[in-house]
Amino acid sequence: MKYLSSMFCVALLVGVALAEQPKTKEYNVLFIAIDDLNDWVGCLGGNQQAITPNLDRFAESGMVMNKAYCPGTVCGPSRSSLLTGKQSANTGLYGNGNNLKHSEVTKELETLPEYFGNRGYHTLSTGKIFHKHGDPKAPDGMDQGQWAFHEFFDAKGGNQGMAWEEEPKVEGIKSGGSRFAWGACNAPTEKTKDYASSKWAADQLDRDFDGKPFFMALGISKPHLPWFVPQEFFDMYPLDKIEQVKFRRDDLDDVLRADGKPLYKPTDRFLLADQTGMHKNAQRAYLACVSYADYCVGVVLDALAKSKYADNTIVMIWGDHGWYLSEKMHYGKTHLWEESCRVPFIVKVPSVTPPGVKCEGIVNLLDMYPTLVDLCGLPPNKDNDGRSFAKLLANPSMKWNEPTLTTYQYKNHSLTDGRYRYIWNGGKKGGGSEELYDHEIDPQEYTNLASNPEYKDVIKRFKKYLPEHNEPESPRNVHPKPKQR
Ligand SMILES: [Ca+2]
Ligand SMILES: [Ca+2]
Repeated sequence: MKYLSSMFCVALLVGVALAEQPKTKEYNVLFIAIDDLNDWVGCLGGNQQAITPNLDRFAESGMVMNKAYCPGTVCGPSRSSLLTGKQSANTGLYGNGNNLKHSEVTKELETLPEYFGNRGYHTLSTGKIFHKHGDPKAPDGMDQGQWAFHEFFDAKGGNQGMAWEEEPKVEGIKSGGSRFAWGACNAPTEKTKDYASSKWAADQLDRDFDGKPFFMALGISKPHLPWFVPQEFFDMYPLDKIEQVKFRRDDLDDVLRADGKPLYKPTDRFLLADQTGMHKNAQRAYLACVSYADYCVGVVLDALAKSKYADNTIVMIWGDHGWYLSEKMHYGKTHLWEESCRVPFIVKVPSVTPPGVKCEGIVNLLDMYPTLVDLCGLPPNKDNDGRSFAKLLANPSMKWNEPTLTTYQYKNHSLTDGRYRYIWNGGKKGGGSEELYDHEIDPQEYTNLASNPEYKDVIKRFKKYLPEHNEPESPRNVHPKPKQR
């Protein structure tokens, strides 16, 4: 109670301070993306085995958004949405092949870094922030969103040269688009790509930017497949100590298409891990990559804490979507259940976010754009679909549970208000079939309640939040695919 009332006072004071502050561009922004990181982070609690001291330490000084969701469950659409500020249903960007520069809806929009760059900020970036697309006109034939920043550093580093490697192989089963393989690379951590990106970002914090505030974006590429990181990160997780993730083999039986046939079946990667008995090996490799990503992020967070920018820099650390590791008989992203919709999201706004708080408000990565604009005193961007949660950051216990939307491909949507998850499989495959899960009694989303008449009103309430319009898919890339998706 004492804690609650002091929290309330802090929130109240901060609220007053915010209201009285002149709208100036006093904040810098450090924007950190971690590719394919799910909630297997100590402070997120998705897997108790995860060793993430740097993110956890940062969370103690910032705020964990415990119920944060992505706008899309694959890299391209999620990143395009949060960077343009628009939902997939409004842009037609549904897959990794849809370049936002080729969509009639988005090609002229000011993306988040451009919005800051055009309004007095110096913008710089390294690593994957925008989704990569093959483009003959871009440097190295790759559009990485370089055009959105004043400076772009293309970090090099090797995760090649294997000390050992594992890959589950079963005749007749393919591993899917990205190689489902892992092992220890020979390169020392200091010679790997994510370390190089983080070190570059850390070094920039010694600079001045001609008196301008900065917007710096850092993209970490692990734990994206393939899971090749130095041995020391595998050594953190002895294989015989790994606790395997629980899943139910009958879990997909209650998710049916409109014609009554099963909508989903176990994926090829799941079958590979299952039939070779390599679930623990795969889960250990993901954990190793999570700890590697955490180590790299620590380099820039430590540098920020020691820099002159420590007290006037907003930090947002986010994963672009979740990842299944055997749940729903799947290894990977995609689909619309909690495991792929929920993302790690840690925020620190000096003098606004009370330290060490876990916030249960429902936020979407789509909301980052208007929130950063709001916090930095820039004029609102009328094109943004999301909403600013700056108020929530100052007062994390306030009610903030409007259903938030996640989309996967054309016409498939998922909504959650923190209690329920409603899924509308409106695409061709699902034919309008529905799912409903109640997290109060079923946090693993095992039991689909959509056909239970007791929940008719809940579904009715959620349906009102489905997009009224679903923009047809924008043109796909005609250029060669980039190596990493
Ligand atoms: Ca991703
Ligand atoms: Ca089920």
